[in-house]
Amino acid sequence: MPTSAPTGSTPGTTYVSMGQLKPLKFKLEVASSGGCNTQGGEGQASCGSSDGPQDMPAAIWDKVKDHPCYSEEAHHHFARMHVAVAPACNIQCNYCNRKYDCSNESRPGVVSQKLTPEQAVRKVVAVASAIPQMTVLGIAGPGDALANPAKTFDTFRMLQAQAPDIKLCISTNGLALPDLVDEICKYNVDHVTITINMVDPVIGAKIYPWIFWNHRRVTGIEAATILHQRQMLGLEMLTARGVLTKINSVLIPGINDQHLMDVNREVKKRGAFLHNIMPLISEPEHGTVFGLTGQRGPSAAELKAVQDACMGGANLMRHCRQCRADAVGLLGEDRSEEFTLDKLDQMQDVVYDLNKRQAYQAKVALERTAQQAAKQQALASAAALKSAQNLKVMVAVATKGGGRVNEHFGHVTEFQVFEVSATQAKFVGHRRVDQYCQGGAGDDEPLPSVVRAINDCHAVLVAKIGACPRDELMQAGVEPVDAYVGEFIEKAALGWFNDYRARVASGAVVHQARGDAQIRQGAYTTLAA
Ligand code: CLF
Ligand code: SF4
Repeated sequence: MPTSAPTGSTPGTTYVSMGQLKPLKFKLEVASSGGCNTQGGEGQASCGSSDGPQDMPAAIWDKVKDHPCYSEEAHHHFARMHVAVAPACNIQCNYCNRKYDCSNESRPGVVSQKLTPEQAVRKVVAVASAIPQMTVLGIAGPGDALANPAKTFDTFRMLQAQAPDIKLCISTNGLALPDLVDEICKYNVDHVTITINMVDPVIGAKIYPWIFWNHRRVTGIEAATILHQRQMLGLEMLTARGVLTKINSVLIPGINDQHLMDVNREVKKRGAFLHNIMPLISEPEHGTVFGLTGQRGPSAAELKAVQDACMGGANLMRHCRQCRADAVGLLGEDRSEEFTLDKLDQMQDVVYDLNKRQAYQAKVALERTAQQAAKQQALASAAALKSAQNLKVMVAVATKGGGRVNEHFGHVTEFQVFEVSATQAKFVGHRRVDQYCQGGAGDDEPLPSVVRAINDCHAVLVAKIGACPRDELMQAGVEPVDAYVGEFIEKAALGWFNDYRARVASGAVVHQARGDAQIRQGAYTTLAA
């Protein structure tokens, strides 16, 4: 549970209600914008994480099915890329410093090269030709996409002419959003993310020292109030125009941890399709205000507790990787180094092969159908098993994509974590780690950090694992399992879980609760071969 005092319901709370916002001239289509996001209850509150075509209107499914951020299932198969065409920002967040660059650092705002719109389009076409699973282009900085409207929309305009099948996506702080909704719709941008960390300007003043508004710098509660009003208005306008919206919130322990339930409720009211609650990334070396003042990020259990407390509100996304503003590849990998400007110059005769891309996507559609069928079958087996029915455990999985257990323990730079019970196998997050095998036989040093990262898990499913890490994991209470190599993840997790339940029921194993785990920041993202 979060350890900090509640902050969201203090006296003097100054929510800005819908009525205080400028009257809207249209009818809000909250309920129809996301069929699944109106359904509460535990089983339905993870639309962005695992829902399928049966859970939402066909038009919505069509928009999310190949978007790795809007569908957890899609993120095993499809990639996104960002182009860093938007350097300027119109606000300051206490967790942001855009001067920082490191090729191993994965967090928003970090880039190695800023691009012109022309360079960006060249890069997108080259990436799309080389990586058929790349379906989405996002503009997410390194500043704010909508504080740089000419560069953002020029990029979209030029790209649409060359690669019309690529979905367009924007991430914004929302300050400029209401003025640019027409432009967003003009370029068929179907997905907009707004970072909303508060609906209470008193809390907002602790996160945002200033905004730049009407040609002047505004500070304090006045700044947070303006930002809040613009965010709510922009969200309502997008909902009314049928644009899918995702809300990103940074969980800052002691500042907005208790308050994010209010944020979830308010954005759901206004038609947000998804809510992505992300841990604060805060280290002194990043040079951010929070990094320098020692503001800590949440632990894995604190993050999960806030996400779980929001279940039944707006649908939750739990598979965000807090990408760099120039990230390329599947979520959790970054291939941007393969597509630097120098390397683009050396690429001759790039051909945009739509047929190849469509063939890949058709193959993925078949694979996803098989994955769903395998999951349903495994769930039926789990429900039929009568022993230890109330158990619920977390399982870490080594995967390099495709929704399967297919990575060697020593090559993992990120584990996926699933919560497994007799009724579900649900993705709940990922954990970055330093690669255990640094070449050759393996290195003992990274293992303690791996154990800390998956310390809340009872088992880790891998394609292969050496004798040394196997023994040490066993000693730490995490069971290494290589019996499900190549299987779909949910089927493998439920298969192991059923076996574990049987062992618990027979007395062969005594079930014990696990501890908390550490969310590792800034671990390697590019080492894996
Ligand atoms: Fe990029 Fe964001 Fe679009 Fe995705 S990322 S602009 S919605 S294409 Fe995705 Fe990366 Fe998380 Fe963003 S994992 S940081 S949520
Ligand atoms: Fe940084 Fe984005 Fe905040 Fe601007 S809105 S200060 S780019 S995190």
